[in-house]
Amino acid sequence: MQAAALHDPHPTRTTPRTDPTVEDPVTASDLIVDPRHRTDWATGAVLGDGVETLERRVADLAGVFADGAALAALDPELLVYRTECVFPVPDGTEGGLFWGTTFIQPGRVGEEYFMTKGHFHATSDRAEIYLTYAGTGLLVLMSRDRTCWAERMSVGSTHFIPAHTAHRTVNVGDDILAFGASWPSDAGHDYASIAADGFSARVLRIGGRPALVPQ
Ligand code: PAN
Ligand code: ZN
Repeated sequence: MQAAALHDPHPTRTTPRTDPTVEDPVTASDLIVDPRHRTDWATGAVLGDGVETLERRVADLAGVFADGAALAALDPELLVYRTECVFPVPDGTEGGLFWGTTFIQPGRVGEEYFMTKGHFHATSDRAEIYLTYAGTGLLVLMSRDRTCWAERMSVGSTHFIPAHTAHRTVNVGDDILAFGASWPSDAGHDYASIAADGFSARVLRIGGRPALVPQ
């Protein structure tokens, strides 16, 4: 028993060892433990120890959308998107990973669909993975030379965001767009470059359909 305790990979565990929703098919053992987190594949919800949530409401998004008057006409408290993330190591740790889910509400500001602020990684050569759980969207990508393109997001779509590439997600559907992300814990987020120069294209509703429109 002493040896097993020494090998417990999660000595600070605060959740019960046994998840009542999962039948235990393996022999009881102190060396085999439950995961610290679970993701609900239908919704993208992240469950478990120390999940941190962050909300972005209309009031937090001044300057993000093209139509400032349309943004000002919305309730400042209206939720645009939120995240549920796990940070298992301190921010800035080399060799670690963070992950979490982003949920973007359906909606528009004028003719521009609800979307994230978007960023380059502050450590610019760090890449990222996205995986869509629910809804439909566009992942807008922009290289350092300001070339912009987009990938369609739908359930199961899996996206590699290369290093040195700004990324923003746009909900073009009528339901919540939920996608998982995992990125290096020393990536950081450079929002200032996007606040200053924006993306070189925006996703607008044209003829009832989303289009990536160069600005
Ligand atoms: C994602 C994003 C998340 C919210 O986890 O941080 O979708 O978008 P903004 O950070 O642009 O507001 C990610 O890309 N992390 O690196
Ligand atoms: Zn990122």
